[in-house]
Amino acid sequence: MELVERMLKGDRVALSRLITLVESRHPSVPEVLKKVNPKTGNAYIIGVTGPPGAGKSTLVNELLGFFRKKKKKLGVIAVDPSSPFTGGAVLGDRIRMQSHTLDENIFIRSLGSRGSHGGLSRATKEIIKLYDAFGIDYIFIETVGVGQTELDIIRVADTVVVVLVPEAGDIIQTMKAGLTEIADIFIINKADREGAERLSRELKFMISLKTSEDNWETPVILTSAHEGRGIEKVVEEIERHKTFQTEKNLLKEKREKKREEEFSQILSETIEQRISEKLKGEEIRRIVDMVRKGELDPYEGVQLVASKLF
Ligand SMILES: Nc1nc2c(ncn2[C@@H]2O[C@H](COP(=O)(O)OP(=O)(O)O)[C@@H](O)[C@H]2O)c(=O)[nH]1
Ligand SMILES: [Mg+2]
Repeated sequence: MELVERMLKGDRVALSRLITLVESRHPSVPEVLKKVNPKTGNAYIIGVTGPPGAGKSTLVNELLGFFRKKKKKLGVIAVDPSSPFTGGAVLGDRIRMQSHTLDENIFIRSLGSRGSHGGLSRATKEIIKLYDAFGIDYIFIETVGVGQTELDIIRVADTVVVVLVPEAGDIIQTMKAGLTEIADIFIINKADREGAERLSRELKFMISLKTSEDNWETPVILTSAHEGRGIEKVVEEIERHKTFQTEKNLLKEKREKKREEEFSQILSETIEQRISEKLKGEEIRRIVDMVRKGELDPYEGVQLVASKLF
């Protein structure tokens, strides 16, 4: 477990190797995470989501510049399930963020669709742990907001930033995709284009109808990320949301809930794994065969299997 120790001492190469282990689902991962876990809990996680091409990567890139001025350690996880490898669009992101890759206080990693969808959100959560233990203060997760997987990923964030563009029809799509439910901060990027003000009014109206549990009123910010316009305001609102949650004890609650969810997930995965290991056994195989041939009712079959497992 030399790698973990090296990573905890600030070795970037060790961190990189550990991430690769997590991505490839190496058998040592549970042991690694066990060691890493006590060192976590300090990072603040910012999720950035929205339709493809909205300017999420450009925005994150700009945010990195601002947060670096605060002398913070930063991490980025760019999740793009539509990219078959860690190439494609995600590669473009890496090139765009290149100015930051030379900064030793910024760590950028891209995740493609390798593995199952569930695997993607799991890998993201595990990489967050590694970043956190490494001492990263702010972690940005960029993900395309189109499906359930992405919503799952973004749920781990402390602040969710939803990026939209002025094009008509967006608001309905946004609502359909469930993005309005999860937004802590709305950004209308490409505000240099027509329709930004109108969308802003529509969003503000929609927000005014929503009754939020915690009394946080979701701000709507206009940006032109490619020109760096409006970014300062985004930084301000992220900090304001962080303070708001800290003061109201909401972050603590979120962390507790996260730990519970994590526990249930690990527990059910472990149980599933143990069962499937046992199911490979001869005896169980025979029962499955009987069910296949219709000689045994599936309910009776399950009862029989259960009685052998527990
Ligand atoms: N006109 C305009 N283009 C932008 C703005 N922000 C980003 N872009 C461009 O939009 C394209 C997609 O941006 P990208 O950050 O890759 O979007 P992502 O898919 O959401 O990550 C790129 O060509 C950017 O240069 C903006 O504020 N205005
Ligand atoms: Mg992108």
